Amino acid sequence: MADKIYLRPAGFLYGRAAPEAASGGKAGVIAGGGVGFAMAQVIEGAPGDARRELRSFSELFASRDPAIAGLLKAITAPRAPLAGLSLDRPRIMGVVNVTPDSFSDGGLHATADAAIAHARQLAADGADILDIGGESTRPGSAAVGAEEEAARVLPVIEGLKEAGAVISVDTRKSAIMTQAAQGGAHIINDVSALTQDGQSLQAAAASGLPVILMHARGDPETMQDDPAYGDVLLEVYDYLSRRIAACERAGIERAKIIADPGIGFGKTVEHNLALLAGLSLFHGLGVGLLLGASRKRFIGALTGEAEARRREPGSLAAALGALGQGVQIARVHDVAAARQAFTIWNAIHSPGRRAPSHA
Ligand code: 7PM
Repeated sequence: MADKIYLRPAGFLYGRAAPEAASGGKAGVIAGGGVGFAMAQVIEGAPGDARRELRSFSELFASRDPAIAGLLKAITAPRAPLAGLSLDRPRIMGVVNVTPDSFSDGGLHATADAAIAHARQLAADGADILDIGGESTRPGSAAVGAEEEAARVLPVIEGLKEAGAVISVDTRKSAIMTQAAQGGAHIINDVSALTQDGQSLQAAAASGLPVILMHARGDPETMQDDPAYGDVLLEVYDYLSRRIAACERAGIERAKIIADPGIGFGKTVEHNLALLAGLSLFHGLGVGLLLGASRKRFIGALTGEAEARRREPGSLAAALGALGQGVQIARVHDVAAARQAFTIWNAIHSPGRRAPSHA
């Protein structure tokens, strides 16, 4: 069998330079957005035994290898809007945890009210999407029952209906997906990429909603116990590619799929850094990309900052690095800070496309 080929866009161009180089045939544009690439690293072989070679875009574009042509097409094709949100400029997903410990000292009602108030604030701060989660998926955490999870997230989804925000539900359970869709959620976000629950592929397809597929190695309870990969970037890519294929077989079209490498889920600091450095590879999946690095432990490990709330500067650096590689959505806790950072990034990198995106 011929070696497998991967293409990782490199030599990034921004602003007017991107379309100019593209119209001259010297660069491609990632996913119809604002980031161009003048080169790509060709990775050939199997994870753990792959050769890498940097080639110019024009040389690759002239290639007669159908695998290379197919990857260039997947990388450059404009992405469909996600729940009505165009993905040709960076989007912010704000994290709304509906867990009793995050907001209050007890009652479900108080927890829901606090989460709704927090979500409204994030929308006012400039979030494009609000991600409502009732199950702590923190490494080492225990599972939450479906009834408890439903009691947490459904009132919050209901309470945000009037707010006009795009709502995603962060869950691994088919029953929650179905109920959240009926309750008005617009997107399903599953950190197990619709694998945890045997019914979730079907439930997600039946809901008709777009899905975010995240890579995780193992279960939250055990995933940080010495994770190992031959080549983390290629293995995560192959996994997401298989999950996209499984979704398509279940009737979820590619235009409704977002992929996410799953920073911190069964990965060491080195694995996380390899994924963050190589993010542009994932555009070859032909779907929109999301990155969630906000407040995660690798930032603490690299900086010595033990307090998650004090990891915002590192979180922003990771998010902006992702934008630089054409990632379309950043999942963040501090939306106001991210909105300010994205506005400046856009002003520098996309002159002429500068209007405050939440205005
Ligand atoms: C407590 C600690 C609760 C950590 C939740 C977490 C992602 C996600 C999460 C992500 C996508 C967090 C995690 N992370 N969904 N849900 N991508 N798509 O750090 O990276 O927020 S939960």
